[in-house]
Amino acid sequence: MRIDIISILPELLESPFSHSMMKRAQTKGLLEIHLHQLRQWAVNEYGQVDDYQFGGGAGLVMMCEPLVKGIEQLSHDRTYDEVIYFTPDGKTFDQGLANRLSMKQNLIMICGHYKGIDQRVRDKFVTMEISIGDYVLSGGELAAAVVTDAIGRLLPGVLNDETSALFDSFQDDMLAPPVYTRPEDFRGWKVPEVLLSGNHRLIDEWRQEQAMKRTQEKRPDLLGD
Ligand code: 6GU
Repeated sequence: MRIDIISILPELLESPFSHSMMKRAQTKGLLEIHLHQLRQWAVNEYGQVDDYQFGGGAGLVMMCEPLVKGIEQLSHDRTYDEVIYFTPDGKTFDQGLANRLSMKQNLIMICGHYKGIDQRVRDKFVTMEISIGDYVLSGGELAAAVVTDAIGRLLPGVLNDETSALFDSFQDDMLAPPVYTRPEDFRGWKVPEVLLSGNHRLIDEWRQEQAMKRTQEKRPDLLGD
């Protein structure tokens, strides 16, 4: 998979993609991330990419030309499955959407700032608008990092057996069960006996029960009716 991210702050995205799983995905050649500084397509020598909004009101709007030049330049070399724009008024990101996006080949991600981007870019080029939750961020970069991480770890070959995504919270609308590691007894607080039993049928049953109990307690909305 290839992801092209257009941003006025690409530096902000360097670290999130340089460690752990995202680094592994790229080293293994399973994920290519290309960061693009929007200002390379600025409308003048001052690097201008935003302007005041028509109709008045506080706040700058990101202009059509730099974004459209960027999208068109990238699209010249390959076909993109989606042009994603991160915005608080987009569809709320969830595991189902992560699963679907992980099956795409090429994605463009546009990170907005200020009051957002000119509506005409949304109308003519953007194919998917994503929010990562009901709160406002100062820009789309952190959303791009969240979505890229959630997608990247699902690419076949990124996770190994131990880290398999199959048992993640949310993968089947259930939270993951509690986990324990050594020692068996820490300050008198003991690990549940069943986990030490070696009986895998019982252990599986216990984990299912605990997952259900945890979901009922913490996120009953996931269980529906
Ligand atoms: Cl995708 N962008 C911004 N600016 N704020 C957000 C968001 C995105 N998702 C939630 N809040």
